Amino acid sequence: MVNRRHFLRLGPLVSLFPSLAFRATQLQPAKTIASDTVQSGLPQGGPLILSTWKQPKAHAAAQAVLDQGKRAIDVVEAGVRVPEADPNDTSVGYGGLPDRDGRVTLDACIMDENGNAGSVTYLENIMHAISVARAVMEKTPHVMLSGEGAQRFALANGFKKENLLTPASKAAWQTWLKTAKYKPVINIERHDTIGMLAIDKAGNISGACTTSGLAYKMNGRVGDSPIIGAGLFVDNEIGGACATGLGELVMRTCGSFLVVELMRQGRTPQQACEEAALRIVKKQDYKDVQVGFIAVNKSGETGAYSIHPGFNFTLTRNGQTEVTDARSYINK
Ligand code: SD4
Repeated sequence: MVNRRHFLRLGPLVSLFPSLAFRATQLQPAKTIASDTVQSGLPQGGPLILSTWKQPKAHAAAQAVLDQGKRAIDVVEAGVRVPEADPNDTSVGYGGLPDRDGRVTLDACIMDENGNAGSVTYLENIMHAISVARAVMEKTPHVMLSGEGAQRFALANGFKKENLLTPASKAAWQTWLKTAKYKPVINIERHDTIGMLAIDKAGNISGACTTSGLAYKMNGRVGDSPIIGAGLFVDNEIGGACATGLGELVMRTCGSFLVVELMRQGRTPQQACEEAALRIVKKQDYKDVQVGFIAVNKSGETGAYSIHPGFNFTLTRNGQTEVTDARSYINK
């Protein structure tokens, strides 16, 4: 598989929604796995910003905060707030596609360099789920708040209640209802869930992950994205990891925690992502569903890997932003 690199200048670029569509006849396992080859044209080392999918606008906002010398937690929060507020991003926050009952329910989590974590699940009518997750981390003795309680907490802490279902997302849902199948068909959905990792100027690592979850999911369904250890994990001594794709596969394998623990055992970020994906491939039916991982270690080396082709990641270092197609277990 050839990795295509796109060098992008920071600035207002139109975000794209990568499709994960592929045909079963194209399935062909990669010949080599667990490679430690770095998939980046940029020199290694921090500070840096790394995220799932094509996220140049989020990286521009994150870089501005990084440039101010702020903490990595501030960098990732500022970054992921961009797609949360973007009505055209149908996987995150405002404009996110609803569940099958027409409700937009958000999942998000955040983790800092001290091992503090905050999370919200099934959050409705609050645009910036990531900032609510941060408030849970900083203002409560808990890690996770859910549903109505999370919303009440948000409102009590100054967040505004608003309708997150845009006319476009509502129309897409109404179209989906005509042929609705019970089973989520992730390989034909579009993805842009953002998991972001950053190393700040002090060398500290933090991460954030935010999503509206699977489009047309069952009401009440919560994915991997707000689960510490599944959608995101950070250990400032070792590194951080984020996952995207079908959350059920990630949750069953504690995906992001696994990636960080593999790095602790000596794997490079690339090797760790590949091994975590292999863990899924060995035990679960992956034929029609996608999972992708990104990772960074304390030295600022990065890795990314997915089960199927179509996953890409964004990396910013020294003000330069690069979007790269990740290697995958299945070759194109
Ligand atoms: C979920 N992992 O809710 C999320 C979906 C996702 O890009 O990553 N979409 O399962």
